[in-house]
Amino acid sequence: MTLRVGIIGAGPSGMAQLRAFESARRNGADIPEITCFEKQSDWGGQWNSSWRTGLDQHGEPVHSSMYRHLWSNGPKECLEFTDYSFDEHFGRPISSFPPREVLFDYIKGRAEKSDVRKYVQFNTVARHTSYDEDTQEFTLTVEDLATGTTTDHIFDKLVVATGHFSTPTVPEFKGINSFPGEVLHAHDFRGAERFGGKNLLMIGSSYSAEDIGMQAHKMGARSITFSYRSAPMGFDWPENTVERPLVTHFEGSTAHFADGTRGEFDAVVLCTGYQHKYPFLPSEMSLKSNNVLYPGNLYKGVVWQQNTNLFYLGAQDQYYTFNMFDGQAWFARDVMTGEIELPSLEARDADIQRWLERQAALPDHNAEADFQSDYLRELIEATDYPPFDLDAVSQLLKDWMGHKESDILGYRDMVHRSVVTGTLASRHHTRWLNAMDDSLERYLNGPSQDVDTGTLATLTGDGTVASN
Ligand code: FAD
Ligand code: NA7
Repeated sequence: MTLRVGIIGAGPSGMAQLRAFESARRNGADIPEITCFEKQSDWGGQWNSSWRTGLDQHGEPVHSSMYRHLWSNGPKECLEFTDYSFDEHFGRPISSFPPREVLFDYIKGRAEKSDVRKYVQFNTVARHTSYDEDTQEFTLTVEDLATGTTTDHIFDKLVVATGHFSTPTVPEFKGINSFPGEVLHAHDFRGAERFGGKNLLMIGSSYSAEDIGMQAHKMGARSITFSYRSAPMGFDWPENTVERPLVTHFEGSTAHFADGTRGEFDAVVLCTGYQHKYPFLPSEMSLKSNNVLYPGNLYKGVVWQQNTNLFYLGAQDQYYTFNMFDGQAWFARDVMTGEIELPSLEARDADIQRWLERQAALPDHNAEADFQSDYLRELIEATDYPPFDLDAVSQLLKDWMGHKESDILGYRDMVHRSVVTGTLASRHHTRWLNAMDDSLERYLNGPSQDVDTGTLATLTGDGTVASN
């Protein structure tokens, strides 16, 4: 009987899984019967963002945490598909840090070229899963959000690709209930225009805090204060930006910090991260993890230890994104079809432990980048995913982090070289700090001459930095 594969979620990870099977089919393989369920009306996951917050038109939690004026926070050269380059999609070099709509266009381009949309049932949410040990079959109950009709589907293999940056972690702070200004989580942030002239408090010290804080700066916030739990980010911030240890309590619009300082604020943005949440899975199949590079209980970061018919994609914290999801999807595909034979439970456990021990000893961000490069290397080496120079990408990630250290407002103006095509990115026509239109149209069809290069530094082809 043909293998039946269910995929939950058609974000970049679910799309990678579809593409992995399609790639095998084009190489002459018989592929399983595939059904992908996506609760939104389009694919793209986080990249398919909207103005909505809270609940969507069907009363479902809004998935995407992305917002207006979101520009890639890492170089696009670190996430490029090896089987579908940026050059192929755009037909010319583009900059290294494109806005959301441009990257969304890119991932859609590959999926459309692969003709895999036919496998996806949109507006369909996964509600409940059970597993029969005897028949080794999953029963997945899904709901058609347009009609409210539920149906059961039987699968031999189930892929969870629902992402883990959607359900916010919302801690309590004494007195915050009486804070008179706006309080929101980053998940509900849609744009910083309204923070112009305001004093803004951001709680958290990771990607969301940094990006929303600097976007608020760009949109004219009067001051930005970051409040950290573990450690300050330590960037060379603009002069209206400070970092303080964690808020101890609020009194009206005053926030008190652990170092005894305090400040008056107009708005608070909780950039306190996200929870892994799988309400459609029973607890014994549900991943419990913080946002880490190697969640436990997943062999090669993908295969559920207690049930090797269950797969998770994209469950890691991410230096790599789209190309790592590819590596995972290709690996999961080959495990499903038997192309890759799984070792014993004990051997898999030992492998997981090896990664967890290495993770526990990671000294810094550079080592984290190497860690994820090595992880991805193992996946790619086990499959026929077109290989690429992971050491070069690791170096690129380190260069990127170095650029952030030296210029937090300017790192997105740097250009990097593709390890897939060798193409050096073009400089964008407008510096990030001055780019107030993040549309695809403006990005691609803005002035052809550089209008705003200033003292922009450029990473030259051999990796050195030059000013012009
Ligand atoms: P998601 O993109 O989250 O997609 C999951 C999909 O599953 C969604 O379409 C969702 O609707 C669907 N789904 C969820 N639950 C169900 C259900 N029960 N039934 C059916 N469908 C369901 N990465 C970068 O490379 N560069 C960036 O600049 C970048 N910026 C980011 C900024 C923000 C604010 C966030 C939150 C993330 C950012 N990321 C960035 C990381 C981003 O998460 C990944 O690029 C990528 O979107 C992860 O893909 P995914 O498919 O694993 O998950
Ligand atoms: P992250 O990277 O998971 O970071 C979460 C941050 O929130 C981190 O600094 C945490 O501090 C902080 N945090 C978590 N809980 C608390 C509490 N209770 N109090 C104070 N601070 C807390 O999430 P992001 O949203 O920044 O990024 C997620 C993705 O979105 C990422 O891929 C980006 O590309 C965009 P800690 O350092 O753990 O002490």
